[in-house]
Amino acid sequence: MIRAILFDVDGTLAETEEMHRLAFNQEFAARGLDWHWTPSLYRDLLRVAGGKERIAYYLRQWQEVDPADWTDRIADIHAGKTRRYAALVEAGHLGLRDGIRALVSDASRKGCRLAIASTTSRPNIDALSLACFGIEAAELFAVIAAGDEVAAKKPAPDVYRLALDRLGLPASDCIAIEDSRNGLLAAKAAGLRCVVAPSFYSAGDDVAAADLLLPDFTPIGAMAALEAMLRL
Ligand code: XBP
Ligand code: MG
Repeated sequence: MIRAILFDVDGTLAETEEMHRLAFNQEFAARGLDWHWTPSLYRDLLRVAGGKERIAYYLRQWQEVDPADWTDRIADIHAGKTRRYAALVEAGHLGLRDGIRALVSDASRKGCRLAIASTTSRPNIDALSLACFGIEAAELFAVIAAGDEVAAKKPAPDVYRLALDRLGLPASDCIAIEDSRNGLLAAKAAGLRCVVAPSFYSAGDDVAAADLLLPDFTPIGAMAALEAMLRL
């Protein structure tokens, strides 16, 4: 019996990365920065988890600038981007991925606890929950572990370990739901079994280590199906 499901957010609950990319580009333009992240560049930049870390990587790799000299400015740019992203999500253009709503409601009904373990920022999680579930994230998820709460972001296991600590459960009683290689590696390093359905931007990632690999989450839209497919 699965006692808790730990959900990744971006690319898993919803296909959010195009909206993140738009928010980044809007903030860059508003600051007069001639940085424009195209979809193909963003696919490359997504190898780096975390918006602030992504900007730093971009500065070093494409602007040949030492990001250590931009620490405060990166944080300020990222705060502006987060405000823009929340506004885009609140505008209501985001939908949950197939199977997520059914799995969340079936798990809740069966007393399985729900958690978030995401690299993204807490305001983004709150905005998505209200926009897509119509309920505060803190009411729907027993535990929320967000990117800025841990020292190392995915593929490090920190955010999954934090979620498990807050749940007070062993990894063996829980399942992680992910979309990307970074997320899969983080979940496995935390000792969790992990279900993966690649998203638009993570398609092509090496996710062979997944305990269950799916095209989307509809086959596990019910707890019984999830447990059967994981042979639990
Ligand atoms: C995906 C990420 C995040 C988002 C952008 O997180 O790596 O950095 O791309 O969000 P997840 P921030 O673990 O949910 O897949 O700008 O807030 O980092
Ligand atoms: Mg993800």
